[in-house]
Amino acid sequence: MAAPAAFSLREVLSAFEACVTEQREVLLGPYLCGWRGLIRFLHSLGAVFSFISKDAEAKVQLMEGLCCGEHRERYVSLQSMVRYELDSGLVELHRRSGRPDSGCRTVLRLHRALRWLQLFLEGLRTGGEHSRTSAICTDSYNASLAAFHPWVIRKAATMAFCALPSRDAFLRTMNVGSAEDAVAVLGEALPHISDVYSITQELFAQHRLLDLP
Ligand code: 1PW
Repeated sequence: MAAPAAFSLREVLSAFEACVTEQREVLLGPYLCGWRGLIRFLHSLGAVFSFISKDAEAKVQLMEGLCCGEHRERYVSLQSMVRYELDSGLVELHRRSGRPDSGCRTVLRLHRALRWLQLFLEGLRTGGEHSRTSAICTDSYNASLAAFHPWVIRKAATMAFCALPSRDAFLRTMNVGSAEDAVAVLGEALPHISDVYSITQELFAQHRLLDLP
């Protein structure tokens, strides 16, 4: 059996680039493809990252189910999803009551994690040759996603970050060539990721969906 193709940051780049339409809508298909790429990347970082990738994977899977389910035409973009789920009363605004998780609350978790990714990659891109990946990762986590996690997850996450390789080795696991090449690709990729992040943030803020339980 052929080994699965190695992760390349380029796929993730082109997926997030393909997300935003001319009308500034965020397409779920490429958004989830980008996440699939990130999850493969997390797998390549080893077993300590599996609890992180498991949660992201479960959320991506739930979204993929909605995107090919009965109401798939409503899940083309984040905008159409928000409209549909709010109009149909599918979003639990105050408390979870055992109903299936909505697309909105699930995307919100991925969206918060995307902010972490954005800060982390930006830290890697601008960090010096000898900067520590684990420190960059911890700082970006503390400045973003950590605020939404209970103590025990924060602890486990920060412990996993200690297992990250050096910046150079890390840049090489991105599979886009030398460390300098990887930095250049990050420079191209990050504006697209931050575009997706800010459009989503604005959409969720506008509909008061930023605190969904
Ligand atoms: C090295 C770069 C990594 C960037 C990839 C980001 C993946 C983010 C996944 C973090 C998951 C941490 C463990 C799970 C926590 C969940 O409790 C939490 N999920 C997220 C994505 O924050 C909240 O989900 P829940 O419990 O409300 O369903």
